Amino acid sequence: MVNAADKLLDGNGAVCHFHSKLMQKEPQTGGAWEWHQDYGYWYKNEFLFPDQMISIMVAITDASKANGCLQVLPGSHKMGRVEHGFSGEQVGASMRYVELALKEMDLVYVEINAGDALLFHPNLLHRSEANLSDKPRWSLISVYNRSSNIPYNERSSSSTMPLQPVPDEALMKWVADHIDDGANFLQKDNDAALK
Ligand SMILES: O=C(O)CCC(=O)C(=O)O
Repeated sequence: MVNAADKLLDGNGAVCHFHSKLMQKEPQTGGAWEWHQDYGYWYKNEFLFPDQMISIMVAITDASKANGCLQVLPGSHKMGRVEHGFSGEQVGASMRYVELALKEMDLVYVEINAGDALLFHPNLLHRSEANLSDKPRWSLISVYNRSSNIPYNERSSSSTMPLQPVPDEALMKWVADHIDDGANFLQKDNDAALK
């Protein structure tokens, strides 16, 4: 994933890991996401160069229309950043621009199998429906950034700390000494929790 990011990202800095999140859309309950661009959020962290950022979504379960797979507008990243504002409890893209984009671009349902990955630009417009099926939809989304793209309004330093890739086999061999009972996985800079 790091090598793929390195090929696709603009610029020359080292590839760094901004954050990862595990998306768990449980059967009948997993919620919908409004149309948005990820850079609609990350712009607020004051990253200046969206072309130096990329998201990689790995499907952990099969993703289909029925279980609320991602929907994207391919090519919409070329529109640049669209204005974002509150849409209920979420931050969403201006619907005026989404409607115009829908006139020009095809909406694609990202129906993929477990193990497949989707690599996408932070200005790609995307959304998803709730999971109303009886199957879960889980995915892991990791975001990579070049060390040269400094977020001027971000507490965590991970997005500019060069990664040291290990061979794929390392993933299966790695064993945690322990996971701290007090670990708060929602808190950033919690590296000490996992040893
Ligand atoms: O995977 C999904 O259903 C939506 C996730 C998403 O849009 C995001 O994390 O930005």
